[in-house]
Amino acid sequence: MILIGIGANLPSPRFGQPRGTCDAAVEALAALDGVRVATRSRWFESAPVPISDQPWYVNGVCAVETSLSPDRLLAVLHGIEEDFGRVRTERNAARVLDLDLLAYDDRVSAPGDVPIVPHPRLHQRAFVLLPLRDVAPEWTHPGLALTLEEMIRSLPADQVSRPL
Ligand code: PH2
Ligand code: MG
Ligand code: MG
Repeated sequence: MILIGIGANLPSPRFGQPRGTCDAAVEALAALDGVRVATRSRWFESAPVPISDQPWYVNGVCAVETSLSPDRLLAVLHGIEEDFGRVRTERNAARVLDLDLLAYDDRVSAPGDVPIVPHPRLHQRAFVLLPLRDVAPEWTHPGLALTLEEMIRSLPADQVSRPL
């Protein structure tokens, strides 16, 4: 299972509100050579993590099938972000579009590998785990050997993420 996290919390001149951008991002993924979108979650509205006065995010997760290696896939995801007008400033800054490689089959990166899979903070984020439950309820974290339900139960109570 190859999993991609989608997020947006700034409007885009081309796609309007974040939800429209997220829909367009799924279409852009599906249009890539060597990538097939197998499933996608509902969209969730999610309070920014860490809590801040940024706009709330629209978040979702999709499962893809691909012949691309993890680093090629990540490069292509960054290309879509750029094409959608993302400007990188500081970490956790509000953004027009964020595409994260969350997991690549059962691979677990060795120290220093790029990209890091599973995504290093995935297990602590409601805005990833709750959409992921739509896509792959039986998913188990290959590095931590935790089920999705176990990770969801351990989430801090202040992370609000609910289906739109
Ligand atoms: N992405 C971040 C930081 N914080 N919070 C929410 N709710 N959704 C995100 O996608 C998100 C975030 C860094 O990538
Ligand atoms: Mg991210
Ligand atoms: Mg990212």
